[in-house]
Amino acid sequence: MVERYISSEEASSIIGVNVSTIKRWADRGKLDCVITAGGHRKFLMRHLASFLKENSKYRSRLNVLPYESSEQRQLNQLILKRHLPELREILFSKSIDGDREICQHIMNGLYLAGLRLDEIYDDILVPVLSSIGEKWTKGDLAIYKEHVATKVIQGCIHAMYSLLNKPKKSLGLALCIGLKDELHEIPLFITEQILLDRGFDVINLGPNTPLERIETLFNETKPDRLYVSSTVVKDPTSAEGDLIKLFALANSHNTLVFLGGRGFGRVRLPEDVPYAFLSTFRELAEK
Ligand code: B12
Repeated sequence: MVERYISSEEASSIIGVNVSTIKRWADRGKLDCVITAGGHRKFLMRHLASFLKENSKYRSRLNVLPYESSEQRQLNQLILKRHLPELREILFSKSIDGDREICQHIMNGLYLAGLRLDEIYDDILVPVLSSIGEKWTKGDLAIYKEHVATKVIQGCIHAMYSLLNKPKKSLGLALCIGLKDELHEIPLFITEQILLDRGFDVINLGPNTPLERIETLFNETKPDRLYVSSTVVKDPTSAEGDLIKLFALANSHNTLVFLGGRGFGRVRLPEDVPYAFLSTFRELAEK
């Protein structure tokens, strides 16, 4: 992931204070920065996110869209005031238009404005993807448009990694995995981000993971937690076999198991095995 450097001028316009204030904060360590080889202070999005978390009074002046048009100003206000229904509609239509920049501003902006990751995903992104899927199923949205929108949204999700400040103290290691033949990977990226934000180290194996030699990974990493996501199950028998294997490994390594996704409605889970089913990302953020 390539992180973009933000100049003192840009940081001043985003936070809504003078450039000299930004430089003073950076020199005093109130606002983290990196110093370039040429001696300039440069910031990363996560430095600004962390500063705003600690100094929430500056959130009211936030200018997440450094543009001057009235449309941009209006959008900035919607973000600051967290007008979620309007923002959902804008994200929906702009993602179909392929406008990644605006979509990313909305998601980054909401995070900088203080909405938690799980709230952004449960209240904005999941409903938008669901509307896109629904429109496509009904034949109201061409498949190529559905792909454009999904790609834009995936890009925005990836960009959220650069806002995260992982806590210094680790809560342990979590493995995230999608079963064989699964292609839906968005829930796994979201799960990874929320766990990183909470302070877990994460290995995200992604979807469509064959389980041959998975015991080596368990033996070598001794994970504290296992998160399995399932959206579509192509072959329930194969999925059930994989789950039996995962539960047995988790049991022998004292790994807590968490399941999430509508695909679990189609499989029979092994009996008498301990696990927690998570229906929302809020639950993931809490448990
Ligand atoms: C994007 C997408 C795709 C993309 C995936 C791209 C990618 N790289 O991920 C592509 C094009 C590959 C795809 C393919 C298919 N898809 Co699709 N897809 C979607 C779409 C539009 C969004 C899915 C998504 O990521 N949503 C975001 C996630 C976070 O939300 P969610 O899935 O609703 O998950 C919620 C919970 O289940 C939970 N959750 C899920 N997993 C986890 C994990 C944890 C740990 C936690 C805490 C929570 C959690 O969190 C969310 C909170 O509400 C949905 C539409 C929709 N309604 O969602 C269809 C949808 C999921 N797809 C569907 C189908 C049928 C398919 C295909 C079979 C289509 C086909 N005929 O080929 C294939 C199957 C491919 C496969 N083998 O997996 C159906 C599933 C129907 C069902 N099972 O009930 C849906 C619902 C569309 C529909 N209305 O028919 N798809």
